[in-house]
Amino acid sequence: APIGVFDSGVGGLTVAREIMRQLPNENIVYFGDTARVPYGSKSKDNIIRFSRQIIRFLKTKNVKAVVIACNTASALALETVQKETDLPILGVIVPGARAAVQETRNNCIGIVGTEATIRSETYNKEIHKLNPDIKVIGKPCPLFVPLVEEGFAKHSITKEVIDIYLSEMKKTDIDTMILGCTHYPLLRSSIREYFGESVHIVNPAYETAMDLKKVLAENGMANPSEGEASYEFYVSDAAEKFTKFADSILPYDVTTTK
Ligand code: DGN
Repeated sequence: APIGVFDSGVGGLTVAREIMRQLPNENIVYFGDTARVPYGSKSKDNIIRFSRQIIRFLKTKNVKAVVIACNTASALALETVQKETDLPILGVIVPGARAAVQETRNNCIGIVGTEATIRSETYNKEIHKLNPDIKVIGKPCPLFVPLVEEGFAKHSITKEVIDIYLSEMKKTDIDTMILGCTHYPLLRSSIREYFGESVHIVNPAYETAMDLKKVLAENGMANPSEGEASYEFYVSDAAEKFTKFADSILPYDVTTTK
């Protein structure tokens, strides 16, 4: 049985990509809700409703576990859908928060994400469950998403936007920064350059793939057969744009079903 991975759109492909790298035997069914993206500006009620619908769809594909690749949906819907579903469901926030807590030396962590993710303070709560003394500084960076989607990740305008959003954060003591939105790992090198080597960057996508590996092993669910894994991609709209983006970040050609 495959792993179900979903996101508000294309961004979750950064999470799917890590799962492909770390769990090469596992088949994946990916759903990108491209008709309703962005989730970052939507209400909690709607994000829960969308997540429920998508999990129902993934279940028709007989998935054995679900990964909510979207930080916004992980922040606002994970707890609710976990209670309602009889499959293991992982979000990206718990693994990302844990990695940051392990990484920080001075107990000062920065988080960037969508408006909804930062406002929910879900990262803060997960960090404080592990260590209540950590100082957390969050900053919504909504323009990063369209910049990445337009292919402007390396453009000079993106460097300017990074400076506008993050100059305050740069003046603080943070020694660890969580990339709390699916698209931001694609800006990693520019963000690293902006903060310098002294700030450690946490990519929750990688941490989530490692957690998934553990959950599958613990539940005896890992796929033991070593063969070509199969990947299926579904979207709610604009399959062509999705395919183009997917081809630019995945190492092979993608076919998308609307
Ligand atoms: N996938 C969303 C997230 O990780 O928060 C970003 C895109 C969006 O819906 N705004």
